[in-house]
Amino acid sequence: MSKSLARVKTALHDAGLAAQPVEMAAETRTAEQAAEAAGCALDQIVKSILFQGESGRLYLFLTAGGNRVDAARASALAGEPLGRADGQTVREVTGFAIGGVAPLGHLTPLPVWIDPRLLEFPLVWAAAGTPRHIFPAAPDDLARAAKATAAAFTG
Ligand code: 5CA
Repeated sequence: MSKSLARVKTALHDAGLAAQPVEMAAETRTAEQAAEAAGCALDQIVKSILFQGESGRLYLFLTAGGNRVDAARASALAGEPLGRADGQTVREVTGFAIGGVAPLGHLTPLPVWIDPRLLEFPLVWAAAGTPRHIFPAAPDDLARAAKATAAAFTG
């Protein structure tokens, strides 16, 4: 099993979530692919989007599949100007490669916000550390496990 997948499983277990990552028959690198594989609405997919501040700090925005992070709103939440984090930085800080970044189980803890749109569904799906594994969770449970604060940051 990949180390990334194992780390997500451990983080889910440690947070008291019964959710199990599922290996999909097709790739789930993008929200569209994940929605297709899970057979759910695009907005039921949790995108784990990393932004980086001028300070170098990283911030995680758990975003509904069909929404986009608004940089100005995200910066206001973080308290410093933010830009998109590059793939290498994402990998160093989270331990996950783009396309499989999970909402929890990161190498380095970081501030996390969650898009209220995700909270409208009974169940959402998130990446589990690989471009082929996703896991289902009640969004409230996921928010608690990821230590995420609900806030409006999309535009
Ligand atoms: N496994 C899927 C569904 S959960 C997934 O990880 N989707 S995602 O949206 O969270 O991850 C893909 C996202 O990574 C893209 O939406 C994009 O925001 C970001 N991304 C893609 N390429 C890069 C890159 N080169 N640098 C930084 N971010 C990137």
